[in-house]
Amino acid sequence: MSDILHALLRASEKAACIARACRQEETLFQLLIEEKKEGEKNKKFVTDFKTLADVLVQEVIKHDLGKKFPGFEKNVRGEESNEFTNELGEKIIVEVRPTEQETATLLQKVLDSNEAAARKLAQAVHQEVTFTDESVDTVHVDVPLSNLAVWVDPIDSTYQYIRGSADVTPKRGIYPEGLQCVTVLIGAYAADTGLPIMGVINQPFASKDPATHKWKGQRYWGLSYQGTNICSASGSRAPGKSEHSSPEEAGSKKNLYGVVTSSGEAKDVLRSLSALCPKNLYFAAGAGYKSLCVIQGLVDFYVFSEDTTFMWDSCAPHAILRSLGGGMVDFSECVRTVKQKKKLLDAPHLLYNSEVPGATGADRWANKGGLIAYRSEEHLQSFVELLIQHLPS
Ligand code: 2IP
Ligand code: CA
Repeated sequence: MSDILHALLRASEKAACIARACRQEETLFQLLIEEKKEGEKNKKFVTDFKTLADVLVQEVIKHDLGKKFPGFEKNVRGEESNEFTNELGEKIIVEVRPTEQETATLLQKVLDSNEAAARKLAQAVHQEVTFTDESVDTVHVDVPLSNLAVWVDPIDSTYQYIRGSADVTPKRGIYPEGLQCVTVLIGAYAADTGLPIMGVINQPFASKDPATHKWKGQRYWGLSYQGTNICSASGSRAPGKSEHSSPEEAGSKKNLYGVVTSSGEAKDVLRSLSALCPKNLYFAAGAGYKSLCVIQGLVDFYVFSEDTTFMWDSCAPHAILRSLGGGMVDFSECVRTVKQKKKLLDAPHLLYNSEVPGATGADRWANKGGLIAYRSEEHLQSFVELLIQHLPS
């Protein structure tokens, strides 16, 4: 079992190395940042590079998992399609080829003959990534591969990745934006039940070495299967009572919980959240990063009522949260249940094995009813009870 978890971690590490290489290797970095300039004659080409980085990372994850477990790559799905069209209108299937040279030749076609960039990218794709994580080696659980499928988000928070802000100041440990909000998300779920089992979040730009100016990454993982729950982040701060609520506030139930949300949250929900946690409401970019803030215990909940997150955004963090005794539930379902004065005993967990009925394109995989990510079931119930008091009926 530690084999699969190890393979997911290794794939995420390779992905993080490629993400860092695209920002730190001069030839690649130029292609990334070019997009910022207006009116460039090669605008389409550089926009394509950003997508190429995303697609390539996804293909590497698929390839590396398939190499370790032949056939398993068919069960790995992600946000991106690997069919690519270059400047000349040629359709190219981006994939990892058997050798570095062959991959470079293929990439050169997509990169319109930019040989130096193609070579650098191919090098990152074929490099051996090594790391040690002794805690993973202690995991001994048997999950049949035949019932396992994977959602991948190769680079979550692409916008922050391209913008590349490196000097954002966090608020109580939470980065509202910047490279820290970029994550690689790999989540494995049970194909029959749709429940997440194993998740890896890799944060490629977790901290910057002040001496070398090189970025250092951070990995988080969790496993929840048949009563076994193990997590790399189990030592993080316990959620619950906010550090910031005074005794009077505790009486009024204000600021009892810390919440992170998106700046794109619906106005009425934002109003309710602001009323409920005026001092403890945070905004941050990235669905993966916001979930990580819950996992780390920096906040108690990540709330988002809109339908613009997808299964690849939530599967990995959801698995980690389950391993901590929490989870991710459907926002609308929670509100409806609690409004009917019912308990969230059997919380409406997000599931990963079926399409949204009637939807097309990426919307088939949307978290349609929004989401609430939490670490404590007990607090989830009381939080939703408080929230509905502030929501318009
Ligand atoms: C995005 C990304 C965004 C998020 C959106 C995701 O994924 O995580 O940041 O929006 O929901 O789908 P927000 O930051 O407002 O929560 P990607 O970057 O992979 O498109
Ligand atoms: Ca995403």
